[in-house]
Amino acid sequence: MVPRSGCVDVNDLSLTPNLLQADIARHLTFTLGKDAPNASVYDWRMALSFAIRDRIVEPWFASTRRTWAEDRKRVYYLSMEFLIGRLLEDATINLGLRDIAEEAMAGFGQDFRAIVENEPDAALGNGGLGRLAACFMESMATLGCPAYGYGIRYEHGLFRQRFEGGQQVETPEDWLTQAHPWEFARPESAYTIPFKGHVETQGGRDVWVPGETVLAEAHDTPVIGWQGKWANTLRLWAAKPTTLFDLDRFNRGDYAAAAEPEALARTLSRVLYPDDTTYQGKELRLKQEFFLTSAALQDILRRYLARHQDLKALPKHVAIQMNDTHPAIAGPELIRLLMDDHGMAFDDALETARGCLGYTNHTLLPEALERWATFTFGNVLPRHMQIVERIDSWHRRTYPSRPHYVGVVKHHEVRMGELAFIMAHKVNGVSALHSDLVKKNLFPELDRLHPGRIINQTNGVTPRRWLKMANRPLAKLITDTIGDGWEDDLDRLRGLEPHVKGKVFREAFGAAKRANKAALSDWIAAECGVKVNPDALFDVQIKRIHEYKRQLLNILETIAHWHKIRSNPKGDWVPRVKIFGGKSAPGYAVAKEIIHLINDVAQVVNNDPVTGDLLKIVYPANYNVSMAERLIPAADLSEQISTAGKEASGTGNMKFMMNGAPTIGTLDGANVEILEEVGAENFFLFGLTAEEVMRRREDPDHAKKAIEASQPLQDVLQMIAEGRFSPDHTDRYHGLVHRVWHHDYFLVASDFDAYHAAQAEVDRAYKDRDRWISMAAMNTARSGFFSSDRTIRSYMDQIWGVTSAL
Ligand code: NBG
Repeated sequence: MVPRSGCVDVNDLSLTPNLLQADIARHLTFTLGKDAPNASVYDWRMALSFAIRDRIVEPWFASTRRTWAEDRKRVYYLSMEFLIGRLLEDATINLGLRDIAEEAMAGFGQDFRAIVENEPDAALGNGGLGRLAACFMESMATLGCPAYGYGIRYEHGLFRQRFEGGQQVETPEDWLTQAHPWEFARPESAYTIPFKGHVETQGGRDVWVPGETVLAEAHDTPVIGWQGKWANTLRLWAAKPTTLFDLDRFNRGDYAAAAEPEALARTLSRVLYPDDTTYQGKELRLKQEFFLTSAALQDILRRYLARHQDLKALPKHVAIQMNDTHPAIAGPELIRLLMDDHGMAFDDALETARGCLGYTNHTLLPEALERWATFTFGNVLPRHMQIVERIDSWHRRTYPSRPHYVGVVKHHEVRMGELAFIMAHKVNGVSALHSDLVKKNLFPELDRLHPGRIINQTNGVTPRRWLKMANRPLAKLITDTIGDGWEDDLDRLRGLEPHVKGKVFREAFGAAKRANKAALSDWIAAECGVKVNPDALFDVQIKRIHEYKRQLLNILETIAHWHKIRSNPKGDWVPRVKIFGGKSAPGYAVAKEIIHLINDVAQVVNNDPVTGDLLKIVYPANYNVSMAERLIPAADLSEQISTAGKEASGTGNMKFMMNGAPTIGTLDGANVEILEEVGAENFFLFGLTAEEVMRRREDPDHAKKAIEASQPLQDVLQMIAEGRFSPDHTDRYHGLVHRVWHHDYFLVASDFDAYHAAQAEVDRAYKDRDRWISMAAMNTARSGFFSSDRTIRSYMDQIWGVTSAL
């Protein structure tokens, strides 16, 4: 039972709560130095986390040993964001210890849920891009794909959100003020990261003489796959000063100056940039990107050279994925390391780097595509500026294009999208529609010069976290109905389809959803002080607040709905709870105004005795991964209403579908594929298509015309303009209303009527309980395609050229 290493074999089914208890007690006593009567929930959580972590270490070592022994190709996933959320429950699920852990804790008189919820939500990311990276890590481990995730160990993750008078207020996040039980510090794995300075020619070679250096120190978190068969590493870099301390200054009594090197270096890994939709030309951001990338590449080369000599064979053993353009400096940095440190010729270095690198594009928003002023770029990375220019002129010579040259350096800017494209052997979008638009609109010329380089890899999400863990009632029903094995073979959910016709299954499906809704209602009452009816339709829009995601369309339609109920309060209305969640970037004034409006409308509607229980609006503050895990399983309706052509994929949409919530949505991002999989009869489609959107914008009066044609929308705008929702400040939303009339770039007005009609259709469908539950269940049954296992298999095959070690 207890093998020589002292660890318990996770595959040993005789592992009992008692054995786990012994480990927990041991950690409580010897690791935490606490005795049980004085232990807090925190202490118990730490003790349990260590006991669970012990069981990950063995498979983790075994995976690493196998990879070395079989000299396997490894995947390196470079990402500025990993939105991993809580790890404890997820680890117990993947180790098959979830129920045993609960029982063990109960034996100590401790509530497992309370312990799980004591864990801070590691928010090292903004939204979809970071959460995708976390799902990918879990799927790579599940599939036995040898991989490392490389990121930054931000001291402060995404800010916490509070509402004051309905307005967003940001406070710093501090997940690392508590000990982080999942990571192992690796001070021996540290690399010097150079910045600034100048380039000299020494003996015919270019030599970079940096002006500053910092140290990147590794912190490893094991990522365990489903059933504990394989584990990979998430390696996060913390910045440290290369010289700890200026002793001279200290001795002279200048203590603040003495600590300066430390303070300066630590700034690099201090905070996550809280905006994923606009690029800001901040030097610190460029330094963070280079810090991550250089540390990762140095680590990759060290590992490679421990076993191999021929650096030209690097692409046979190493695949490096750039998650968006943030690590796009990887191209020039790898060339630099190969040339300057290892003496390779430029052409060979370029070919070698390209053979390793892949680039995933996650957005078409022009304002999000990184460009650096050549002045800033050349100042921070003088050697890379030279290399970028060399890449650019090589590309111009080798792939002549007329009349306009599409290049990296243009108008005194370094364009990171073009750089990533040119330096990658494969470029991918994240949904079928998005990949198509990447070809047609974003990189048409590069696509013509490099046919076949752009491919599609539709996103996915891990069903272990998003179904098995987050939705226990539904997961149990699935297992009771089709047996287990669906967790890592999600297409098996199709096996539910025949059962959907049966009353027994439908009743059980409805009961599982009802249980989640009842639990959420209790939580909403405690969190928001609003009593909601668990039998109402739970309509949920949770995501970053952004104009293109159109939370504004949602709240305008909510007002129209409220207005309609008021005109006939005795009508046969379907009670609704409108749930919003999401943060705005701190500097994004228009998004913050939308938040304010939602909260203001909620105040009025929730206190309206006429509409009462028929309509409630809740907006719990500080939406994060853990909140998503609570909301999604309880949702009836998934709001995916972005302006067509703007949402690259969406991944929340997939989680809702998996959890049995039909979508109301536009033909945007992965909605298109969701619709294809689930069928039009199980999806509430509305709105302009991406092409229609572009055509519509050509009419400068599009908004005015749409508003004039829609009485409900006119009424809504009128009410807002009159201060109906801001009685303390009647002109608060004049600017907002004006923008809808005159600057409606995201076509809220043009899509309003279609959305309003689709919502009425939702109500009709919901009234027919059988029809509704069938729709919901069909969404779950047909969600198999959206497992991130499918996505990762496809990356392995089409981009990375790696095979499973399992
Ligand atoms: C986001 C897109 C989403 C997409 C995720 C993951 C960025 C830059 N992009 O639509 O907006 O689902 O990436 O691919 O965060």
